[in-house]
Amino acid sequence: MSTTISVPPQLLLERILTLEIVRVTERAAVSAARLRGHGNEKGADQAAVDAMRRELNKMPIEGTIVIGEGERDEAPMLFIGEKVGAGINGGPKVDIAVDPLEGTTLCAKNMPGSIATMAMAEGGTLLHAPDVYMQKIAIGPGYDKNVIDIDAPPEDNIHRLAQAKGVPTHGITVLVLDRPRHAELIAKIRATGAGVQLITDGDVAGVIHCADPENTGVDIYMGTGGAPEGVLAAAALRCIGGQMQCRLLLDTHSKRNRAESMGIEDPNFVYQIEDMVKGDCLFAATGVTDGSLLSGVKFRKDVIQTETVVMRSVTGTVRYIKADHRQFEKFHLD
Ligand code: VTB
Ligand code: MG
Ligand code: MG
Repeated sequence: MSTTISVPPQLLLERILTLEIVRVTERAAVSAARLRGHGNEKGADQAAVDAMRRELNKMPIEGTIVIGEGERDEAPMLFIGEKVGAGINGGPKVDIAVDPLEGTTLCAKNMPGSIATMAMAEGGTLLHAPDVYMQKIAIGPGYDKNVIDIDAPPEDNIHRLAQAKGVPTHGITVLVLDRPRHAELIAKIRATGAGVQLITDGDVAGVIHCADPENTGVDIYMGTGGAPEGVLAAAALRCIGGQMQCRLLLDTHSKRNRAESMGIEDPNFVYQIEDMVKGDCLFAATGVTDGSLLSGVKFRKDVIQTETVVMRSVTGTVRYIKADHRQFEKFHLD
């Protein structure tokens, strides 16, 4: 089944940027990986942020960070609204979502699954999501539209998915972030007979797992994680196919006001992939620590090795790029 989608020509990104963004996540991953297992979340995150920003500023684009490290006053770099790129004389105008180190705790503890990740899309086409929680449900490609419903009880979603997949409920595995807030959700899932796979962090990769159930063993993602991570995951699914429904958790006045100032009119809106990523997009992620999606950075005697997945929505092409970097100086520019 083809997962490619038609996009008006004015919303197409330049193809060449696909490989350019690989350099960005590679650099961030290598910088963070030097601090793997050091118990220093902030330090590893900062190293990834610095490296990612340096590389973004070399790209021939006029970029705006729409999902970033936070507001300008709390995040000196890659803050929301920051302009990046070297496209002084009119490079393409693009929206950029970044999570330079997704899974800072995983990196600090050298546990599986931390990645450096970003998405890029035509200017004005990525959802400007505030940094709040987001309720999410996602499945991979090949299912009808009515299989998942974010407003239905979890039991109903699992029964419908099992039926659509043609398996009993115990043939369904649900990926959930291991958080006290999910206790009830987990109990309800288990009561159906479905299995729960828990992750401590990293729901961008978690959602991506749903797109390849045969290899990952994960059929569906459910629960509440970060909204920035939701938009990044939506960009990946836009490229590889699948469905996702999300709702921002705007449970205080200040969060609702903040969302409104970012252009969000209906605080209860249910976002589908196309609402979060409206045009052509690119997505890349490089492994920092080893994980089931990507290998982590390897520091060898003569080479630094990285593994990156890069995707482009308009063609649905997914590339896994294993790189041997021989010029170490390029990673020492701080
Ligand atoms: C998730 C997960 C991230 O934040 O989005 C989670 O994917 C949500 O926040 O890796 P809480 O940790 O507060 O539950 C991360 O764990 C960290 O960005
Ligand atoms: Mg981060
Ligand atoms: Mg994160």
